[in-house]
Amino acid sequence: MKSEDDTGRDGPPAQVPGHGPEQAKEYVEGRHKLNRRAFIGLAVAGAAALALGGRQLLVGGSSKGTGTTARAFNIKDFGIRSVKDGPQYQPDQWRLTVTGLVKQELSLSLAKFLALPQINQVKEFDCVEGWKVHQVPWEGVSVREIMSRADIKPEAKYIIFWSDDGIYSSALPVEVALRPDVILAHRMDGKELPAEQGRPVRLVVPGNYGYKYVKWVGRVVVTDKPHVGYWEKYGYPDDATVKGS
Ligand SMILES: Nc1nc2c(c(=O)[nH]1)N[C@H]1C(S)=C(S)[C@@H](COP(=O)(O)O)O[C@H]1N2
Ligand SMILES: [Mo]
Repeated sequence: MKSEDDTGRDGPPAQVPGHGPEQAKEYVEGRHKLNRRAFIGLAVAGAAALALGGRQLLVGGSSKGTGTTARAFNIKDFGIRSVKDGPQYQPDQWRLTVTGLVKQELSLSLAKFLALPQINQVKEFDCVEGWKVHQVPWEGVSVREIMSRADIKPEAKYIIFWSDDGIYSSALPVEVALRPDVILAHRMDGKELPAEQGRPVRLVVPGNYGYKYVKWVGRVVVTDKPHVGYWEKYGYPDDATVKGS
């Protein structure tokens, strides 16, 4: 079956670990298990907590919960998941476009994007496979800020975020996209995003699984029709709310 966003693929690339139609099915049916990596991560965190005499590691002044799990940010906890490598990135040529059901289409250069009001926030990151990155410090511009400039039309229902890799996308309902903590991030842990993690810009949707965190975002489309994103096409739910959050 062909659709306007058909990528011509028969199935997901085998080299992406932990994601695919079978894993999606397990996840949806609740048969999904923590992968080995996540399991080891939990064991290490547990041991670290024990070594601290059961006290929680305090990070950045935040001490959410009373568990005994170490919660420090560690960039190495990111699994790095990319169905395709990122595009060649040329700062002078990069644009963030906003089109579709808007009164004012936008085409922002990097300088214009960086000049918009910035948000700094520290959030948990969860991949649907079971691995997790604690206390990720993100900096970027809220989608809400950008949409206030594009002036979305009242009939808009979804916002689609397309990767410049030419293949990956995911959409959010307008009311989710306009939450103040949904941002297009250009910095992580005080540094420019690593190239393989979406430089210059990736979507950050706190409380949603990582497959909504589209890397290398260049095109944003406002629409009134549901859009099936890349992993959603292979069975992952469009509502990517982190379970238990
Ligand atoms: N363009 C693009 N964005 C993507 C993906 C991808 O394959 N391509 N994978 C998603 C998934 S499933 C996850 S868990 C996160 C992983 O982020 P990381 O590579 O920074 O660890 O990126 C998300 N964004
Ligand atoms: Mo993921």
